[in-house]
Amino acid sequence: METNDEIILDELEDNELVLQMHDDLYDGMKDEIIEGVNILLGRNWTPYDVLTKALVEGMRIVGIDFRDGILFVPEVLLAANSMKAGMQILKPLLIETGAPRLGKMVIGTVKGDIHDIGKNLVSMMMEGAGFEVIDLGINNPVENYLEALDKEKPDILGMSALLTTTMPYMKVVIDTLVTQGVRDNYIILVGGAPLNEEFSKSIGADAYCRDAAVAVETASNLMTLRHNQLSA
Ligand code: B1M
Repeated sequence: METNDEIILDELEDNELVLQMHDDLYDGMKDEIIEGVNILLGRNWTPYDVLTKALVEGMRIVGIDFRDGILFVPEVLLAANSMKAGMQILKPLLIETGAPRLGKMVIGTVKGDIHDIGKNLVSMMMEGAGFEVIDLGINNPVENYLEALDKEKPDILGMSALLTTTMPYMKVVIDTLVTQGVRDNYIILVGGAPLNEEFSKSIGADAYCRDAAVAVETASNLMTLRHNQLSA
Protein backbone atom coordinates (compact mmCIF):
# COMPACT_ATOMS: atom_id res chain seq x y z
CA MET A 1 0.00 0.00 0.00
CA GLU A 2 1.20 3.49 -0.84
CA THR A 3 2.18 5.49 2.21
CA ASN A 4 1.22 9.10 2.66
CA ASP A 5 4.91 10.13 2.47
CA GLU A 6 4.96 9.16 -1.19
CA ILE A 7 2.00 11.33 -2.11
CA ILE A 8 2.93 14.75 -3.45
CA LEU A 9 -0.13 16.83 -2.76
CA ASP A 10 0.71 19.48 -5.32
CA GLU A 11 0.68 16.87 -8.10
CA LEU A 12 -2.87 15.74 -7.40
CA GLU A 13 -5.89 16.92 -9.41
CA ASP A 14 -8.30 19.08 -7.40
CA ASN A 15 -10.80 16.30 -6.69
CA GLU A 16 -8.04 13.83 -5.73
CA LEU A 17 -6.46 16.44 -3.49
CA VAL A 18 -9.76 17.08 -1.72
CA LEU A 19 -10.23 13.33 -1.11
CA GLN A 20 -6.64 13.11 0.14
CA MET A 21 -7.35 16.01 2.50
CA HIS A 22 -10.36 14.13 3.89
CA ASP A 23 -7.97 11.22 4.61
CA ASP A 24 -5.35 13.54 6.10
CA LEU A 25 -7.92 15.20 8.33
CA TYR A 26 -9.11 11.77 9.40
CA ASP A 27 -5.50 10.87 10.27
CA GLY A 28 -4.91 14.17 12.07
CA MET A 29 -2.12 15.22 9.71
CA LYS A 30 -2.01 18.93 10.44
CA ASP A 31 0.93 19.84 8.18
CA GLU A 32 -0.66 18.13 5.20
CA ILE A 33 -3.94 19.93 5.86
CA ILE A 34 -2.11 23.27 5.94
CA GLU A 35 -0.35 22.37 2.70
CA GLY A 36 -3.60 21.23 1.06
CA VAL A 37 -5.43 24.41 2.02
CA ASN A 38 -2.62 26.53 0.59
CA ILE A 39 -2.53 24.53 -2.64
CA LEU A 40 -6.28 24.90 -3.20
CA LEU A 41 -6.12 28.63 -2.48
CA GLY A 42 -3.21 28.85 -4.93
CA ARG A 43 -5.46 27.21 -7.51
CA ASN A 44 -7.94 30.03 -7.03
CA TRP A 45 -10.42 28.11 -4.92
CA THR A 46 -12.53 30.46 -2.82
CA PRO A 47 -11.83 30.24 0.93
CA TYR A 48 -15.47 29.22 1.41
CA ASP A 49 -15.14 26.27 -0.98
CA VAL A 50 -11.91 25.11 0.67
CA LEU A 51 -13.62 25.31 4.02
CA THR A 52 -16.81 23.48 3.11
CA LYS A 53 -15.57 20.95 0.52
CA ALA A 54 -12.22 19.98 2.03
CA LEU A 55 -12.47 20.65 5.77
CA VAL A 56 -16.12 20.51 6.84
CA GLU A 57 -16.80 17.48 4.64
CA GLY A 58 -13.70 15.77 6.05
CA MET A 59 -14.89 16.41 9.59
CA ARG A 60 -18.32 15.03 8.69
CA ILE A 61 -16.64 11.71 7.81
CA VAL A 62 -14.68 11.79 11.08
CA GLY A 63 -17.97 12.30 12.91
CA ILE A 64 -19.53 9.20 11.37
CA ASP A 65 -16.64 6.95 12.45
CA PHE A 66 -16.57 8.58 15.89
CA ARG A 67 -20.26 7.79 16.26
CA ASP A 68 -19.70 4.21 15.12
CA GLY A 69 -16.85 3.59 17.56
CA ILE A 70 -14.16 3.36 14.88
CA LEU A 71 -12.43 6.55 15.99
CA PHE A 72 -11.92 7.61 19.62
CA VAL A 73 -11.45 10.93 21.42
CA PRO A 74 -7.63 11.24 20.99
CA GLU A 75 -7.90 10.64 17.25
CA VAL A 76 -10.82 13.04 16.89
CA LEU A 77 -8.85 15.67 18.81
CA LEU A 78 -6.01 15.35 16.32
CA ALA A 79 -8.50 15.70 13.47
CA ALA A 80 -10.01 18.75 15.19
CA ASN A 81 -6.57 20.33 15.61
CA SER A 82 -5.82 19.79 11.94
CA MET A 83 -9.13 21.34 11.00
CA LYS A 84 -8.39 24.34 13.21
CA ALA A 85 -4.99 24.78 11.57
CA GLY A 86 -6.71 24.91 8.19
CA MET A 87 -9.33 27.32 9.51
CA GLN A 88 -6.58 29.62 10.82
CA ILE A 89 -5.38 30.15 7.25
CA LEU A 90 -8.88 30.73 5.95
CA LYS A 91 -10.05 33.02 8.75
CA PRO A 92 -8.46 36.28 7.57
CA LEU A 93 -9.52 35.55 4.00
CA LEU A 94 -13.12 34.97 5.01
CA ILE A 95 -13.12 38.09 7.13
CA GLU A 96 -11.41 40.52 4.77
CA THR A 97 -14.52 41.63 2.94
CA GLY A 98 -14.36 45.13 4.34
CA ALA A 99 -18.13 44.95 4.72
CA PRO A 100 -19.77 47.63 6.86
CA ARG A 101 -20.72 46.58 10.40
CA LEU A 102 -24.15 44.98 10.21
CA GLY A 103 -24.58 44.37 13.92
CA LYS A 104 -22.98 42.82 16.94
CA MET A 105 -23.21 39.24 18.19
CA VAL A 106 -22.15 37.56 21.41
CA ILE A 107 -21.68 33.82 20.89
CA GLY A 108 -20.57 30.91 23.06
CA THR A 109 -20.82 27.16 23.51
CA VAL A 110 -23.04 26.30 26.48
CA LYS A 111 -22.06 24.92 29.86
CA GLY A 112 -20.80 21.33 29.88
CA ASP A 113 -19.88 21.43 26.19
CA ILE A 114 -16.36 21.89 24.83
CA HIS A 115 -17.06 21.56 21.09
CA ASP A 116 -16.00 24.78 19.38
CA ILE A 117 -15.21 24.12 15.74
CA GLY A 118 -18.73 24.86 14.51
CA LYS A 119 -19.04 27.92 16.72
CA ASN A 120 -15.67 29.21 15.48
CA LEU A 121 -16.84 28.73 11.93
CA VAL A 122 -20.02 30.69 12.62
CA SER A 123 -17.95 33.48 14.21
CA MET A 124 -15.65 33.60 11.21
CA MET A 125 -18.48 33.70 8.69
CA MET A 126 -20.39 36.32 10.67
CA GLU A 127 -17.28 38.51 10.86
CA GLY A 128 -16.75 37.98 7.15
CA ALA A 129 -20.31 39.13 6.51
CA GLY A 130 -19.73 42.34 8.47
CA PHE A 131 -20.86 41.51 12.00
CA GLU A 132 -18.79 42.30 15.06
CA VAL A 133 -18.43 39.08 17.05
CA ILE A 134 -17.62 38.63 20.72
CA ASP A 135 -16.73 34.97 21.21
CA LEU A 136 -17.10 33.66 24.76
CA GLY A 137 -15.49 30.33 23.97
CA ILE A 138 -16.69 27.03 25.42
CA ASN A 139 -18.42 25.72 28.54
CA ASN A 140 -20.33 28.90 29.37
CA PRO A 141 -22.63 29.06 32.38
CA VAL A 142 -25.54 31.48 32.20
CA GLU A 143 -23.56 34.07 34.20
CA ASN A 144 -21.04 34.41 31.36
CA TYR A 145 -23.76 35.18 28.85
CA LEU A 146 -25.43 37.69 31.18
CA GLU A 147 -22.18 39.49 31.86
CA ALA A 148 -21.28 39.69 28.17
CA LEU A 149 -24.76 40.87 27.15
CA ASP A 150 -24.63 43.57 29.78
CA LYS A 151 -21.14 44.69 28.83
CA GLU A 152 -21.28 44.36 25.04
CA LYS A 153 -24.93 45.25 24.38
CA PRO A 154 -25.09 43.12 21.22
CA ASP A 155 -28.00 42.79 18.81
CA ILE A 156 -27.67 39.02 18.68
CA LEU A 157 -27.03 36.24 21.16
CA GLY A 158 -25.74 33.02 19.56
CA MET A 159 -25.46 29.73 21.41
CA SER A 160 -23.90 26.48 20.28
CA ALA A 161 -24.36 22.95 21.65
CA LEU A 162 -23.18 19.68 20.15
CA LEU A 163 -24.43 17.25 22.75
CA THR A 164 -27.98 16.13 23.45
CA THR A 165 -27.07 16.46 27.13
CA THR A 166 -26.01 20.13 26.83
CA MET A 167 -28.59 21.50 24.39
CA PRO A 168 -31.26 21.87 27.13
CA TYR A 169 -28.95 24.41 28.79
CA MET A 170 -29.88 26.88 26.07
CA LYS A 171 -33.34 27.02 27.64
CA VAL A 172 -31.78 27.82 31.01
CA VAL A 173 -30.11 30.86 29.45
CA ILE A 174 -33.23 32.02 27.63
CA ASP A 175 -35.46 31.48 30.68
CA THR A 176 -33.08 33.56 32.76
CA LEU A 177 -33.28 36.39 30.22
CA VAL A 178 -37.09 36.15 30.30
CA THR A 179 -37.09 36.28 34.11
CA GLN A 180 -34.88 39.36 34.02
CA GLY A 181 -37.21 41.00 31.48
CA VAL A 182 -34.48 41.44 28.84
CA ARG A 183 -35.27 38.54 26.49
CA ASP A 184 -36.71 40.78 23.77
CA ASN A 185 -33.62 42.99 23.68
CA TYR A 186 -31.84 40.33 21.64
CA ILE A 187 -32.22 38.22 18.55
CA ILE A 188 -31.42 34.72 19.85
CA LEU A 189 -29.95 32.25 17.36
CA VAL A 190 -29.04 28.68 18.24
CA GLY A 191 -27.12 25.97 16.40
CA GLY A 192 -25.32 22.66 16.69
CA ALA A 193 -25.64 19.23 15.14
CA PRO A 194 -28.31 17.73 17.48
CA LEU A 195 -30.65 20.75 17.31
CA ASN A 196 -33.56 21.37 14.98
CA GLU A 197 -36.22 23.96 14.24
CA GLU A 198 -38.70 22.40 16.62
CA PHE A 199 -36.25 22.43 19.53
CA SER A 200 -35.37 26.05 18.81
CA LYS A 201 -39.06 27.03 18.96
CA SER A 202 -39.65 24.99 22.11
CA ILE A 203 -36.95 26.87 24.05
CA GLY A 204 -38.03 30.30 22.83
CA ALA A 205 -35.11 31.10 20.49
CA ASP A 206 -35.73 33.26 17.42
CA ALA A 207 -34.19 30.80 14.97
CA TYR A 208 -32.27 27.59 14.51
CA CYS A 209 -29.30 27.84 12.15
CA ARG A 210 -28.38 24.61 10.40
CA ASP A 211 -24.92 25.84 9.43
CA ALA A 212 -22.73 28.92 9.36
CA ALA A 213 -24.09 30.18 6.05
CA VAL A 214 -27.65 29.93 7.37
CA ALA A 215 -26.53 31.74 10.53
CA VAL A 216 -25.28 34.68 8.45
CA GLU A 217 -28.41 34.75 6.31
CA THR A 218 -30.75 34.48 9.30
CA ALA A 219 -28.87 37.11 11.29
CA SER A 220 -28.93 39.53 8.34
CA ASN A 221 -32.66 38.98 7.72
CA LEU A 222 -33.62 39.37 11.36
CA MET A 223 -31.47 42.49 11.71
CA THR A 224 -33.23 44.06 8.71
CA LEU A 225 -36.60 43.16 10.21
CA ARG A 226 -35.55 44.70 13.51
CA HIS A 227 -34.39 47.95 11.88
CA ASN A 228 -37.66 48.17 9.95
CA GLN A 229 -39.70 47.61 13.11
CA LEU A 230 -37.72 50.24 15.01
CA SER A 231 -38.03 52.84 12.25
CA ALA A 232 -41.79 52.14 11.65
CO1 B1M B 1 -17.66 15.13 20.24
N1 B1M B 1 -19.44 14.37 19.95
N2 B1M B 1 -17.68 14.42 22.07
N3 B1M B 1 -15.81 15.70 20.30
N4 B1M B 1 -17.75 15.34 18.37
C1 B1M B 1 -20.09 14.68 18.66
C2 B1M B 1 -20.90 15.96 18.77
C3 B1M B 1 -20.97 13.39 18.43
C4 B1M B 1 -22.24 13.66 17.57
C5 B1M B 1 -20.09 12.28 17.85
C6 B1M B 1 -20.87 11.05 17.50
O1 B1M B 1 -21.18 10.27 18.37
N5 B1M B 1 -21.15 10.88 16.24
C7 B1M B 1 -21.32 12.97 19.92
C8 B1M B 1 -22.59 13.59 20.50
C9 B1M B 1 -23.72 12.58 20.63
C10 B1M B 1 -24.92 13.22 21.19
O2 B1M B 1 -24.92 13.99 22.11
N6 B1M B 1 -26.03 12.89 20.59
C11 B1M B 1 -20.07 13.44 20.64
C12 B1M B 1 -19.65 12.96 21.90
C13 B1M B 1 -20.49 11.82 22.50
C14 B1M B 1 -18.54 13.49 22.60
C15 B1M B 1 -18.02 13.09 23.97
C16 B1M B 1 -19.11 12.88 25.05
C17 B1M B 1 -17.14 11.84 23.76
C18 B1M B 1 -16.55 11.24 25.00
O3 B1M B 1 -15.92 11.89 25.77
N7 B1M B 1 -16.83 9.98 25.14
C19 B1M B 1 -17.12 14.29 24.33
C20 B1M B 1 -17.88 15.41 25.05
C21 B1M B 1 -16.99 16.53 25.50
C22 B1M B 1 -17.82 17.73 26.00
O4 B1M B 1 -18.18 18.60 25.21
N8 B1M B 1 -18.11 17.78 27.29
C23 B1M B 1 -16.70 14.72 22.97
C24 B1M B 1 -15.47 15.29 22.69
C25 B1M B 1 -15.05 15.70 21.43
C26 B1M B 1 -13.63 16.17 21.11
C27 B1M B 1 -13.01 17.02 22.23
C28 B1M B 1 -12.77 14.96 20.85
C29 B1M B 1 -13.86 16.93 19.75
C30 B1M B 1 -14.14 18.44 19.92
C31 B1M B 1 -12.96 19.31 19.56
C32 B1M B 1 -13.38 20.74 19.42
O5 B1M B 1 -14.50 21.11 19.08
N9 B1M B 1 -12.42 21.59 19.68
C33 B1M B 1 -15.14 16.29 19.25
C34 B1M B 1 -15.56 16.35 17.90
C35 B1M B 1 -14.61 16.98 16.91
C36 B1M B 1 -16.84 15.84 17.50
C37 B1M B 1 -17.40 15.68 16.06
C38 B1M B 1 -16.69 14.50 15.45
C39 B1M B 1 -17.26 16.84 15.13
C40 B1M B 1 -17.88 18.15 15.61
C41 B1M B 1 -17.46 19.22 14.65
O6 B1M B 1 -16.53 19.94 14.91
N10 B1M B 1 -18.14 19.26 13.46
C42 B1M B 1 -18.94 15.42 16.37
C43 B1M B 1 -19.64 14.59 15.32
C44 B1M B 1 -20.55 15.43 14.45
O7 B1M B 1 -21.02 16.48 14.83
N11 B1M B 1 -20.83 14.93 13.29
C45 B1M B 1 -18.93 15.02 17.79
C46 B1M B 1 -17.77 20.17 12.40
C47 B1M B 1 -18.51 21.50 12.59
C48 B1M B 1 -18.17 22.41 11.44
O8 B1M B 1 -19.91 21.24 12.57
O9 B1M B 1 -20.14 21.62 15.05
O10 B1M B 1 -22.12 20.82 13.69
P1 B1M B 1 -20.87 21.62 13.78
O11 B1M B 1 -21.24 23.15 13.49
C49 B1M B 1 -22.02 23.57 12.39
C50 B1M B 1 -23.53 23.62 12.66
O12 B1M B 1 -23.96 22.72 13.66
C51 B1M B 1 -23.82 25.06 12.95
O13 B1M B 1 -22.89 25.72 12.13
C52 B1M B 1 -21.64 25.03 12.18
C53 B1M B 1 -20.85 25.35 10.95
O14 B1M B 1 -21.52 25.04 9.76
N12 B1M B 1 -23.63 25.58 14.32
C54 B1M B 1 -24.17 26.78 14.67
C55 B1M B 1 -22.94 25.11 15.37
N13 B1M B 1 -23.01 25.94 16.39
C56 B1M B 1 -23.75 27.00 16.00
C57 B1M B 1 -24.14 28.15 16.68
C58 B1M B 1 -24.92 29.06 16.02
C59 B1M B 1 -25.33 28.84 14.69
C60 B1M B 1 -24.96 27.69 14.01
O15 B1M B 1 -25.27 30.16 16.71
C61 B1M B 1 -25.79 31.23 16.05
